[in-house]
Amino acid sequence: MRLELKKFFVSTAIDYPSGLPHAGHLYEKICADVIARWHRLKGEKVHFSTGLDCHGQKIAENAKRAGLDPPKFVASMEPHYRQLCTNYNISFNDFIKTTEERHRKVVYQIFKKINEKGDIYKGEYQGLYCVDCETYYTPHEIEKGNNCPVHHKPLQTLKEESYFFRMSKYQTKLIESLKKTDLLWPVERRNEILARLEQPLRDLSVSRRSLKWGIPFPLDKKHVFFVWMDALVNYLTTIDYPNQKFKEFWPSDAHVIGRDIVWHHTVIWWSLLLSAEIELPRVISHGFINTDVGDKMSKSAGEVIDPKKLAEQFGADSLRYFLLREIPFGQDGVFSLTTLQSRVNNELANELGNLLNRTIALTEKKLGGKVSKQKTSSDLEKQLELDKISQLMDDFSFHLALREIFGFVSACNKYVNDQKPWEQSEQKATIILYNLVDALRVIAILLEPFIPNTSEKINAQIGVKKGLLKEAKLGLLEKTTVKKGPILFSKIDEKELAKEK
Ligand code: ME8
Repeated sequence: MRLELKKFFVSTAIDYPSGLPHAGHLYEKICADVIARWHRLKGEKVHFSTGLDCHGQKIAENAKRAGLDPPKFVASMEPHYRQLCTNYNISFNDFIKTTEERHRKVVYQIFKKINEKGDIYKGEYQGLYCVDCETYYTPHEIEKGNNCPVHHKPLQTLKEESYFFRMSKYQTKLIESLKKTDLLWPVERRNEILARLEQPLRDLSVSRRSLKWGIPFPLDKKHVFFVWMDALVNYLTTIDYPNQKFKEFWPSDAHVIGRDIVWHHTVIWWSLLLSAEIELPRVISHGFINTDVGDKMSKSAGEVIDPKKLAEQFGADSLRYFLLREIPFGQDGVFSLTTLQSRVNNELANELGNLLNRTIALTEKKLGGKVSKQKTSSDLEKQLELDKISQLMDDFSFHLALREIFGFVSACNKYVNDQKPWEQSEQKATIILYNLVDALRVIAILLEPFIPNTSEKINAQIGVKKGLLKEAKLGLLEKTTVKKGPILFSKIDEKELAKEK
């Protein structure tokens, strides 16, 4: 009998390549990557998708400003988004672009189902539109002075012939789905959407006549698809709807998205799926990375932190660690270089780097670099709370899982200080150093989803292969030879920090 592996499908939003990637894009990719890597560590079969949302008015306008036609403009942006993934070790399986032919085909298949259901009709649309959000707002949603509630910029009044999707038909079903299941995480977001659904739901305009840059609308060649209707379908394209991979991976286990687009991923996406009779996916919302003024930091909001420069200056793992340890997943957080410095210096360099350095140096000095199986220290065993870490990871409490793992790193440092292997006989030092190398092996496994480069470097220095979660138990190391390598993290000094400020 063939044993089926458990599957896990995680995706990020697909970014608008309207400018260079910013720290918000980076944050989302890192969070989704941790989830993907965690499930691979558990031995599951993972599909992880990310990519670009290439159509719509915003891209068309930015292309015009850059003096390029939209395909050339998008092509000029794509390498930056791919490089972001490479720079930060984002382990995606598929990088999807909505301009691909495979995507157009799936959009048409889904639209055909919705149309055959009788859920599409022709009408006229008039409303207040934000190009940056690519979204219409109702009068009670907008800010004073006809401004967008996200970008605080004046909204445009658009009036045009349009095809509509009968979204209103699904209001009751949407409310039921939100109330009955845990399809939307965290619960605060669910309450916000439920509150908005207390107002009557309007039908959705799904085509644009005024725009050329989009997927042609099958019922009327003068129209293109509304960018959100096209973009949301990417989650089906990436798993080759309606074929084998779709059957294997759908429904998605985690559409990881920011809180500004929860409405689009629940109300719009779910009602389209209800109409097409496709099972609903789970949506996981992270918060915003804010600047000091408390706004969403994005290209359109005008505030940019350059993730490329940050990786070059501080290293990808320092950034990954800082963002994941500092900001409770699901909540907003502030990007601060001073906090980055303090976490890198105190936790990564002083605690983790130091533990590896002293363990390797002592093992080389006292034992010629070789350790073999000894009795496991019950002191250390008591400090390693694996079930708790697993639970925290499954609950998306990444910052607490890291706190727990680093609690164990500190416990190992205390063990070295207390046991003083440098003062002990060879026999006693053998036991102590075996326990420390074995503990580092477990630490490297647990840290892999968060700081994969570092985990690999630890493995190389302690002479073991990359492990799985089931091997993250003390006492499983048989024997190994350690070898000193470069230090894991250099401390960030004030001069270096000043360059960025
Ligand atoms: O919304 N902090 O694209 P996008 C955290 N194309 N996350 C942030 C952020 C910030 N300051 N700014 C943006 C789109 N994000 C659509 C998605 S999906 C079918 C279509 C997040 O480039 C944002 O919440 O504006 C979203 O999840 C992602 O970055 C892409 O934003």
